[in-house]
Amino acid sequence: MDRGVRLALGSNIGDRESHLAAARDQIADRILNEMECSPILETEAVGPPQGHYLNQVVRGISRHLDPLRLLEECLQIETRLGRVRHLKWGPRVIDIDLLTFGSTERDQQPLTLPHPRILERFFVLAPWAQLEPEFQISRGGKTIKELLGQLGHPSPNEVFR
Ligand code: PH2
Ligand code: MG
Ligand code: MG
Repeated sequence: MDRGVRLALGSNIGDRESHLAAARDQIADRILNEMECSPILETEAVGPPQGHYLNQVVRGISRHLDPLRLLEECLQIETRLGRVRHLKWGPRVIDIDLLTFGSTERDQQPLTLPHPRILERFFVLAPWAQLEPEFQISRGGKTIKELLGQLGHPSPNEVFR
């Protein structure tokens, strides 16, 4: 079984870089072996008006957790880092989203795989394309670089660093 996992991280409250760093540490401790990280990009928020996000994508191998246990671990890390859920798509200390788990496909609560909104999200595809531009979410499908290209050219202020 392919146990390669991709996660998207986001933060737009407080010390955003520290929140991402703390999340990466806990992900490396509890979830992923051989973790590799994209650069961190600053992106304009999608959703209600709120501060810019720092976004990053990480990949690694989940040797022991199945997708649902892995999702639970992500939610626990979010809670430990102080996430409180208010508004849908509202500001957050940390968000950890499971993008893909090997070739697993499922469409059932509480987890849809691959993540259903990857294709429309610049803030996921842009960092991901820097980590592994040639990766294909499904075999024979478009690469991350192509999917990003399909979104059109981002306006210049979408990436701040
Ligand atoms: N996450 C959201 C909603 N909007 N916008 C940006 N730029 N980055 C995010 O990570 C993000 C968002 C819900 O998870
Ligand atoms: Mg999210
Ligand atoms: Mg989330």
